[in-house]
Amino acid sequence: MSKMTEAEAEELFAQIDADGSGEIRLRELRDYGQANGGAIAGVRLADFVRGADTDEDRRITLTEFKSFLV
Ligand SMILES: [Ca+2]
Ligand SMILES: [Ca+2]
Repeated sequence: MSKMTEAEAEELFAQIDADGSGEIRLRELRDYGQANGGAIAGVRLADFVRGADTDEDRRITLTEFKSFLV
């Protein structure tokens, strides 16, 4: 898995969070992943969702996002 800095993760989060709600929904992840060859930061979309959404509420907060990528 590719690791990134906290600042890079925050920047990526803001890119994926298209409506700026402060959490990433599956739809936003899919839209972003589809525009980027089905992968986010080099992680396959399905693996990303499974790995990053630790409380399984189908939304990825910045905290979950960072603990997965940083
Ligand atoms: Ca959002
Ligand atoms: Ca979650």
